[in-house]
Amino acid sequence: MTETIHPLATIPREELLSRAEADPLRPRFHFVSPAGWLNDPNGVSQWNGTYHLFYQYNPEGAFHHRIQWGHATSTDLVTWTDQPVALEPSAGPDAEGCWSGVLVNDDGTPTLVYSGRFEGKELPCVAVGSPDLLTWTKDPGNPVIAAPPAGVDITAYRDHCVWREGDTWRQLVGSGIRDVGGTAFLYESSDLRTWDYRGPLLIGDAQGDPADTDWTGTMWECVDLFRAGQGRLGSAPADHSPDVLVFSAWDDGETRHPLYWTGRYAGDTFTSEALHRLDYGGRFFYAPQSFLDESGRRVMFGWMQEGRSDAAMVDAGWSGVMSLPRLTTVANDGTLEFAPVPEIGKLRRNHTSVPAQVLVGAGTRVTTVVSGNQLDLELDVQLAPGAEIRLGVLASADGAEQTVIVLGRDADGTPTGTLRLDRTRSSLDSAVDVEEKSGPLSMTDGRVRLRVLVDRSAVEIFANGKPLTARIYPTLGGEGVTLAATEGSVRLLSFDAWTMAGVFEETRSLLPERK
Ligand code: DQQ
Repeated sequence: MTETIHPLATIPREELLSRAEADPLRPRFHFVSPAGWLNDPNGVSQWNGTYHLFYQYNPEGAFHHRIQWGHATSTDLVTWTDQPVALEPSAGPDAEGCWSGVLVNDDGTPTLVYSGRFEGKELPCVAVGSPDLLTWTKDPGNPVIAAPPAGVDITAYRDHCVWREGDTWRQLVGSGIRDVGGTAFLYESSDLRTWDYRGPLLIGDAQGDPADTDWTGTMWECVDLFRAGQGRLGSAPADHSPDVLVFSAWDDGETRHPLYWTGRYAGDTFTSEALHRLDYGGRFFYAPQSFLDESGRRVMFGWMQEGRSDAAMVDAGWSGVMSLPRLTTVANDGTLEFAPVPEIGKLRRNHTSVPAQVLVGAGTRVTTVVSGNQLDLELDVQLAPGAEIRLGVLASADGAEQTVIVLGRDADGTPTGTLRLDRTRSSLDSAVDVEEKSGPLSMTDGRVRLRVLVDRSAVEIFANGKPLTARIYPTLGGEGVTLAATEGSVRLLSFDAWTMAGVFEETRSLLPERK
């Protein structure tokens, strides 16, 4: 097969690592690929105690092309060891890319189900792993499903969610029915190789307003179905634990945002109750995938894609950040709640705190001694009706740049308000995405527990368990943290801050060797 050079492959391969390492915007405690391109988390799992994170990877440069499965392992979900590439395109049904998929345990045999890309389309493929999950052999029968369902006019067809019910495997493949909506096609198998089509599990509505933050798109990427809380998928629910269908709304090449339905999966259908936004940052937490770890926790990773131009990514030598692993639980109102796994606390250094105090009136500023570009901030605040508080991070000394997290409570006295990320002054670089991100918050008695993790260009915010993820590109190297009440009365009950240690000490390799 003749390899053509991709037009974006302008940076010599041997320069990618040094460029990536030298970039002050490259996160230090989030997982990033050694250099080149990273997108979706794949095959996230824990196997014999070891956590595995596979990811969509292009070591040729910071652009999406001829995608392979990068691989890293961890014993604590905090520090990661690079492992050899797990899947690479080869002549046949994945010649143009090994796209997203999952890892399942087939009676002790690690097995990947992924989308092989060939002639511009994707089809389901399978590969089996060695006991250490480091060597993968593609199934000679690939693709294991020869074509999308006959007679349906689809927009696209790829990505997998695979689980077992008794002796039967079930699989969802993300798709969309043209002029109707996104969907997930359901299949059944006894051996992961021969699949019977059962029908669409649920169909969305593409007719809504594409500008809406909960528009369900024309295709569903990276579907992830699970029982949140107690019980196994397909079993009779013992309590109110909802079934959850996560998908990433896609439209004609545009990655829109992750959403989830809560409802009940039974038989061959999912009866939806409500649709929710998974992350108020929209496309900055895309293509999430979750797994149950050996202690029974549901842990989710998402792809924090870039907000800078294709050319800027290529020049930087790297693109894409993996979110911190998120503990995924069910709130009292039946929606999902998220928090970074507690293990992340191991990276905390240099604890400082700001005294509890009451802030009244516009512009009351708090003096913080906190600063840095790798930070973990934890605040507990109580907002009176109509009150607003602004937490600034990565603020330059001259005030020209800062990224502001705004918490506001509705004036009507209800326990509701808004979380907002104001990026309008995040960067003097006019080419980067600075669109405002926001979403509603419930706040009993005006109380908000806020956690903000800043890792250079990566920001993850959790307010009463609701996440808002984004990327920012400051140019001035500011490290200031500011806090001010801008409206009404705010009680600052606690404010703790830590700087965060990095997780990659050694020089990494683009194509890691077996460790
Ligand atoms: N990325 C993968 C696809 C998936 C998309 C390709 C989502 O399998 O649909 O890299 O970001």
